[in-house]
Amino acid sequence: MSDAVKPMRVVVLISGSGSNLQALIDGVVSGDLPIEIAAVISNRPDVMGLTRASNAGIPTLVLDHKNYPTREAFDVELMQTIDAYTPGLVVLAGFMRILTPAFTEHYLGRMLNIHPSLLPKFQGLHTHQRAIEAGESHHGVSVHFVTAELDGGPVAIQARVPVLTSDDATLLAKRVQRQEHIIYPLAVKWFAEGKLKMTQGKAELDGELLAECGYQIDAPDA
Ligand code: NHR
Ligand code: GAR
Repeated sequence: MSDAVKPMRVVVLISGSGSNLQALIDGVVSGDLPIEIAAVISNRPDVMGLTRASNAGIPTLVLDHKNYPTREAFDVELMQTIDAYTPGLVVLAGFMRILTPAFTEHYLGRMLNIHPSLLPKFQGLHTHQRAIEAGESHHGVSVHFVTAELDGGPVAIQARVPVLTSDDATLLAKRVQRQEHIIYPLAVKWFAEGKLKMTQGKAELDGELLAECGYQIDAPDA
């Protein structure tokens, strides 16, 4: 009998281009990331992320939210679909549908999201434009545990980048996304290794509670 530990099964939810999914796939392929991506599920048909998954030999499913009468009905189906893959972790990677409290409760402590801001600043959408308009000197990205409160769950890791006077939302988003593709695989790796946990509503790394902003990475990267 082999005594190799089985990699943690992960289901990834996407809505679009899937560049964060690609960073996870690349981590698995290079051997850095001890997970098995069991399935990729999109709420939108025909998105690039589905092609990325298929190219990597990962099973894909589309659950189009437009085919469900309510958010609750969509979430019930999504939950059943995910659970058929028995994941240890659910990863939201550019997933754009707000999830119901029943859904977030079911995966509490085993679902992560990547949000393009330095939470608790700029929850919700259009974060890059809002950071520029607010005159912020820095912006960034957070990986957090998902709770019922939108973008309000405990932060695991945050990477910070400068905002330049020459920035527009597109340029700033690109700078932030380079950090996304570093910190999301890292957070998923820590979770799969049992280093990162959610306990009593807080994120914990190596047995120590993290501060509100999580583990901080300062990326000069101008
Ligand atoms: N659900 C819960 N309950 N909690 C969170 O923290 C969640 C969540 C669902 C998604 C990702 C989030 C982000 O990183 C996320 C976190 C979509 C919207 C949104 O307004 C807001 C935040 C996030 C994702 N969605 C619109 C809706 O009506 C649809 C927008 C669209 O389709 O383009 O669901 O920012
Ligand atoms: C990422 O920048 C992610 O932070 C953001 O969408 C992009 C998805 O890119 N997420 C949200 O805005 C969530 N509301 P990807 O599909 O290429 O990973």
